[in-house]
This record gives sequence, C-alpha cells and structure tokens, in this order.
Amino acid sequence: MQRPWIPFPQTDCFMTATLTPLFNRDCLVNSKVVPQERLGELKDSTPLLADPVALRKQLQQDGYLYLKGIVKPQHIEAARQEVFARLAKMGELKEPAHEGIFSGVSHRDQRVSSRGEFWQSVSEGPHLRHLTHGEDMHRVMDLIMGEKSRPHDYLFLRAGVQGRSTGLHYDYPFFTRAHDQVYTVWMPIGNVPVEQGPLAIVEGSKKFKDLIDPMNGFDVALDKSRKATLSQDALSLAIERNTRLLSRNFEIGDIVVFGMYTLHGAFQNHCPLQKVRLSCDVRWQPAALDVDARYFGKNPGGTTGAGYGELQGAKPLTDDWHVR
Ligand SMILES: O=C(O)CCC(=O)C(=O)O
Repeated sequence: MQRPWIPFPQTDCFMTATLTPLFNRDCLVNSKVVPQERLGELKDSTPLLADPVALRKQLQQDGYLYLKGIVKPQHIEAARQEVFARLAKMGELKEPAHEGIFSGVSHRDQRVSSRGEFWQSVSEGPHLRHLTHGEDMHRVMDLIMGEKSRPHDYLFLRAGVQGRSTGLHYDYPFFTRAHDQVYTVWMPIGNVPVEQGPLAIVEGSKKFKDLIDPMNGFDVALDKSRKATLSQDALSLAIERNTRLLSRNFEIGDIVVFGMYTLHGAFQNHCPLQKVRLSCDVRWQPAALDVDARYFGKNPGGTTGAGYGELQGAKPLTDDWHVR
C-alpha cells in the first residue's frame, strides 16, 4: 500500500520574503496590468497527495496540479546558489550573488567559448540535478502517474530579468513526437512572486478545441512555417474567452505539473529590485513508454538538435528571449 504523502513544511530561510497568497502586486502581460477579474490562483492540490486517485482526476479535470512543499528547501537553496554563482562569474549578477540581482551587464560571450557548452554545464550542476531529478521528484511523479515515471535528461533552466516573459503556448508541439503522455513540471528555484514573472496557466484551456484540434500532429521542429507560441497575448485571449490567468506568488517547494494540452506562458518580470526569476521546467513520462531521443542521453540535442545552446537560458541575461 502506498503511504500518504507528507509535504515538507515551509521554513524560514533567506529566500522567504513576506509573501501572501493573494495577488497583492501587479501581474503584467506585454507591459499591461492584468485586471483582477482576469486573474485567479492556481488551485492548491497538496491535500490530494494522500489520495492519488483523486489527484489524477484533478489533473485530468483542470489540466494542472499545483503542489506545495514537494522539494526540500535546502535542495532549492543549494541549486540556486550553484546557478547564481555561475551567472555572477559572467558579471551578470551583483554581489552577493545568491540574492539574484541583475547587474545590467554580461561578459558571458567574452568569458565562455560556447554558449551551449556553458549552459549545459550549468544545467547539469549536481545540486540543480539533485533538485530536479532527485528522489523527491521521482516520488511525487510516480504517485501522479500511478506507475514508474522517468524524467527527460534535457532540462530547461530559465533566468529571466526585468522585461522577460513567455508567450502563450501548449507544450504539445515540442514533446509529443513519441506520444502525448508527457508532463511538464515547472519549478521556481527560490520564491517567485508575481512581479518576477512566474508561470501562468489559462483556466479551462484543456477545452479550447479550436486551438487544440489544429495542433494535432504539429511538431515545431519539423514544421518551420508555424510557431507554437500564439500570436495573441495572454491578456487579450483571457478577455476574448472570458477566462482567467492562473498563477501564484510562488514559494520555495512549490511545483506545477501540467499536460501537453494546457495553455500557459509566463508573466513579465517587472521586479523593481531587478531580481532575476530563476525556474526550471522538466518533462516527465511513464518509464514504460517510448522516449523521444532528442531529450535523453549524455548530450541531448533538444527540440531543434542544437543542444543546450538553443535555450533562452544560454543567452546572456542582457539578450532578449526568442519566440518559438
Ligand atoms: O517559465 C517560463 O517562462 C515558461 C515555462 C514554459 O513554457 C513551460 O514550462 O513549458
């Protein structure tokens, strides 16, 4: 019999700011403030960890699970320090690096010979991997899938400065070459309040047949004539479809799990303190299913085959993000 899951309690540590679960600060899309009626909180499914059947039903129903206390604070702290130390060496962060304050400059291109190799080495840091691919994550993903789970080796680490955001998209065009039983785990690495531009999920988007049906068979790496990112921004889509953008003032230990048919993006980072939003997204699937070789192995090619060099994170923090 499976033992009930007991989440880790939130603890006070240097990353714990005075956060409230409410949207007490502005959420921005394309530099526009999202009105309160277009915002909602991701539903907290943590109590359902004790009832895996209900947990899976919830994921099917809403297209996502928001869970608290899943990874240990000390693992997050270690990963955050590890990544920020590397960025500080590129001159991109002010000291002390662990505060994650953008310096406004970058010497990355002068100090590394390959953006891709640099980012791969950051993405394969032992503390980061322990956080994203360690026993806590395996345990919760086995529970969610109801069978042995397996993470992609390829990891999307994102360090987003003021102005950065991610446009709305479904993950289907990136990860469903082998099958669609792939789940994204989005994890803040440190507290990520809304002004730092965290993940936002479009409520009810699992049911947007007009967007989902034409996506069937779309592979973003094979069909260069299309983009996975919608041309419409999150605010105008929410208004047009009379729905809400769901997010949180994310705290250490939180994760969001969602499937390939859940529309999502990230708000714009507009933190006045110039704090860098650090997060990562990792894909998981049932271990018994086929794998898409692009995302596995010692030197995974990633979506386009260009390896870690194709990621937003591989760019100096001073560079704009691309749209796929
Ligand atoms: O963190 C972000 O900016 C976007 C995350 C995302 O698109 C994903 O996890 O699939």
